[in-house]
Amino acid sequence: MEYIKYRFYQKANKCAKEFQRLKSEHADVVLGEVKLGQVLTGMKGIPLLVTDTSKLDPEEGIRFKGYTIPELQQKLPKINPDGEPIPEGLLYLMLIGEIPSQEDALNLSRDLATRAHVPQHTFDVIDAMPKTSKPMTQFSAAILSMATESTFQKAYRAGVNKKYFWDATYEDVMNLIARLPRVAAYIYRRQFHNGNHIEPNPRLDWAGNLAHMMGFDSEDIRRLFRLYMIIHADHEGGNVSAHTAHLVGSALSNPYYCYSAAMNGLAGPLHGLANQDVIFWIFEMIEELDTDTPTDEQVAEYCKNTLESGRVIPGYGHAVLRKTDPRFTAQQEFADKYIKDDKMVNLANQLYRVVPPILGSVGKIKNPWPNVDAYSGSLLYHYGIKEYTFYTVMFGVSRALGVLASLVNDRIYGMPIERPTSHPLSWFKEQAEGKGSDC
Ligand code: NMX
Ligand code: MLT
Repeated sequence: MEYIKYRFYQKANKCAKEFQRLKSEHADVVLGEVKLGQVLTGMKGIPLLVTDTSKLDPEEGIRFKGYTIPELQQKLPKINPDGEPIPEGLLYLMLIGEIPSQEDALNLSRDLATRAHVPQHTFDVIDAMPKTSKPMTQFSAAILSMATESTFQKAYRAGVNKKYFWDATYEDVMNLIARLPRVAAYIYRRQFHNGNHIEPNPRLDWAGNLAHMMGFDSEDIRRLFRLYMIIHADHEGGNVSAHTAHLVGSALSNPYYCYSAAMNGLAGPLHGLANQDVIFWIFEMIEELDTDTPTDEQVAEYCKNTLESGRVIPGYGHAVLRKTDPRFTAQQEFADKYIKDDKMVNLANQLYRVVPPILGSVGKIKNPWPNVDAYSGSLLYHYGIKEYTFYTVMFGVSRALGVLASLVNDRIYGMPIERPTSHPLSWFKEQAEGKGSDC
């Protein structure tokens, strides 16, 4: 067994035993009560999922295995001492639970490079789709098409004992993570650069290679891509994409099925699509106000019109967070450090000034503060990646790190099929009012 996989096995197997012991010895422990309001507002706050890769605190934001984003920026290995850490280090941390040495992170990077070969039929599937199909549609279909390669599916069919399912899942997961940058870049170049594709450079790190294959080779862009891939990598287990992958995986579907399904969730406007909607909405504002340097009053008026027309302000609000998202702050600090006086960045900063008081004054909105998507598009736009319909694909490449690391955990823990209970609306009415209805 190769070294990183062995380290993962050592660590995760210990936790798997803990999982099984808790299941058999403490199944009756009560974790809390469930309120009707929680059921009717998307199951918020009910502790239902076991996810070890990261934990989200409403006030403080995300911690990956206990580390905040600024701590990761300090502690994870870097290629360039002035740059951002490489995401391979974060993947190692989420799999093994320890900050890797430089050598460990680079070994993982090399391992991914050797796994990065994308089958020809995946390119054929992408090429067969009309250019009018959205980049996320192409991305999801391309991931699904790689299921032909699934080690897990073959192992299951061959009758492998379930205690080894994690091993085949690990292989699929690492292969899939390795291939995503190539698939994403292929979609980007096909869609926006006349199919003028760029071969991978196996000497580059995972994020640097994505930038390279998309056509960007400056150290500035590599720095941004490494940051981008780290901050989007995971957001505990309950977000739509992570939860989808876990749910589909609980039926023992192979990791390609799981991650393709996850990407269909990420493609929704209340989730990952918000990163492109922010830019779309800003351009609508520029057009409507006929200026790209509006006053705060003009921006406020535009925001109010958006709300009055029954739409959301993209990039603002969150299902869990109750403060400014630290992923937003990390990007704002990046812009403060490396970007001077850029139109889109200035607008992102102006919106941060104008939007929260407006949303705060609408009583029902629980979090008026920006999330990760309020800034990411402005940074990409500044560096020349202006094709915003592609932005969610980049989110999807990054999110694979956390979601797929969790999927291997699910399999080594031997997690069962997920199957919550549902009731007709009348049952809930009866619980609340003692009397059902014909709904
Ligand atoms: N603009 C307008 N209305 C909002 C916003 C917003 N940014 N955020 C919340 N609301 C509304 C929400 O639609 C709901 O209305 P109603 O009762 O009429 O259905 C009400 O406020 C209460 O919602 P909350 O409980 O505060 O938020 P919820 O957990 O339901 O939704 C989001 C969370 C993130 C879906 C929501 O804040 C939103 O739609 N934001 C804009 C889209 C966005 O930025 N999504 C990206 C999230 C991060 N990501 O990358 O995935
Ligand atoms: C995410 O990164 O998945 C989003 O912030 C949404 C969430 O956590 O619910």
